[in-house]
Amino acid sequence: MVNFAAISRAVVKGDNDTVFQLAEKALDDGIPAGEILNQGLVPGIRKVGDLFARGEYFLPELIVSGEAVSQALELLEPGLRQEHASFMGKFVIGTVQGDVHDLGKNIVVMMLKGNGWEVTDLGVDVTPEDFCAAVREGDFHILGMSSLLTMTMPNAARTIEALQAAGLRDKVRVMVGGAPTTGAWAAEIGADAHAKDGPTTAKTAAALIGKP
Ligand code: B12
Repeated sequence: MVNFAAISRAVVKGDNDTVFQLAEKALDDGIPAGEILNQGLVPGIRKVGDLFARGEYFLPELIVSGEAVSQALELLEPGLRQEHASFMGKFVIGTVQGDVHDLGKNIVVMMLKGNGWEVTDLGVDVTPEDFCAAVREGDFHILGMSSLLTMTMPNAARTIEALQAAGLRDKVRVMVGGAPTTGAWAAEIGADAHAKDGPTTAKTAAALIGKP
């Protein structure tokens, strides 16, 4: 019997070994990787964020819990990618300038790959210029930008402005996401779509290129 709450608790405690062992056991018990992610890891890391917001946790706790999730994600990756879908398109993604959060982006990358997308991951702290260069040089259908800080959200808007200024905006569809972002904000900055999680990103991306 898998105890998702125990996985969440171990994430909150930043207990890497226990997170890894419980996730491994759950996989061995035949629990789908997506369930371990959504019912164990994600509630845990969100709780860490709440404790941080309340001043009960500080940066070191965020770092340790983030690493615990990151390690477990590597374990879950093959499971998240195992549905072999037919080729959908090419997606380039990165976390915006000034922002180093990448757990959510990495989940999105796994989900996209699992749904037939060829994904180029530019990493974190990606400048508008670097996003533009990638779009100029590649033949991507969609550009995705992740932003976890309200302070860095304007850098997604700046990237769209830079794409426009460089005459590249029509070359690519733009999707944005990250915990503080919303569909209304996406529309406001001129993105084509917003998605709240990995599965929704895959579904919305397919719809954006007319392959619903
Ligand atoms: C872990 C963490 C960290 C880790 C990140 C580790 C890593 N490798 O990512 C570290 C320790 C580095 C960190 C640092 C900081 N953090 Co931090 N962090 C978090 C925390 C606890 C979890 C984030 C996370 O991984 N969530 C889980 C994932 C699964 O969710 P997600 O990221 O939202 O992703 C999903 C969706 O949003 C969507 N999605 C994500 N990206 C994309 C992209 C596209 C294109 C699409 C379509 C969808 C999509 O799909 C994802 C999968 O479901 C959050 C709290 C929270 N509730 O978010 C704070 C939080 C984001 N951090 C915060 C802060 C303040 C900081 C620091 C400034 C702290 C400091 N004083 O230094 C620094 C900033 C560093 C920087 N320059 O970026 C604040 C932000 C407040 C704000 N609104 O601006 C938060 C909200 C904590 C809080 N409650 O105050 N952090």
